[in-house]
Amino acid sequence: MKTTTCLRWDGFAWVRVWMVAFWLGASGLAVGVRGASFWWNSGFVNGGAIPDNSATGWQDVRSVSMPGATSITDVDVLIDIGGATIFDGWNGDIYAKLSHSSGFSILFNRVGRTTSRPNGYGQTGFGASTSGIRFRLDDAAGTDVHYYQTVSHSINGLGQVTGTWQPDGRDVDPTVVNEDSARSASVFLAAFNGLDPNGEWTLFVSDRGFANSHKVNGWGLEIAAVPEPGVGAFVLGCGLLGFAWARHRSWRRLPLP
Ligand SMILES: [Ca+2]
Ligand SMILES: [Ca+2]
Repeated sequence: MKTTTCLRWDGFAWVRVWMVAFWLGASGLAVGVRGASFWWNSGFVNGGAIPDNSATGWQDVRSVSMPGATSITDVDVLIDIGGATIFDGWNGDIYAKLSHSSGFSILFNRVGRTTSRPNGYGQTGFGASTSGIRFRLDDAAGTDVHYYQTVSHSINGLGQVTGTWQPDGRDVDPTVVNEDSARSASVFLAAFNGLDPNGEWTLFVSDRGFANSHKVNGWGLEIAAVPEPGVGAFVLGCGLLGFAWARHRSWRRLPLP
């Protein structure tokens, strides 16, 4: 018998290699992506009351801490704005902007306002569904909140619009916004992608129409973020090392015939 050996790569070995690589990849993703939810409903200036018909507006600044996360991949906004008293609000009055670091997003810019309908839509805020699901702004939603009345929408028992909608995204003066105002992707919530989520986030809300007043009952953020690139590279490196290890283990030393 010859003593020389050769290396053979069998089909079962491939299965094992890919199982290990998949497991490592999934583990890397689990380690790399972090998610955090925040909801604030107390400690507001003036109890959350938004001055009627005033550009001065109202704002709330909150500090976010996501240890180990340094680069945002997605942000959704949760919000509850109601009438200052029940059924007192008028959504077409509301202008709202979220700011953080170098980014900002226009959440509402006087929904429904057009040249022929200068007061916009008349519902009394944005809030949770009757089953308690919070009102959400999400770039991935199906419809622009600015024209919610043109599609199927639900109103809760307080007269608030419910559901999940794309942010308004019209970065124009709220005193002139109308049907000709274009949306800008640069002021969608993706404006925060790539920024460090840690630090202060500011919600600004103003009421730009005479009569009918609002207050902010609560607001929050859902943030997904990843660690700094160096950590991601480390995770990838571990994956590649695991792949190499599995491949090495799967070689068979077989005697030549
Ligand atoms: Ca989103
Ligand atoms: Ca008003």
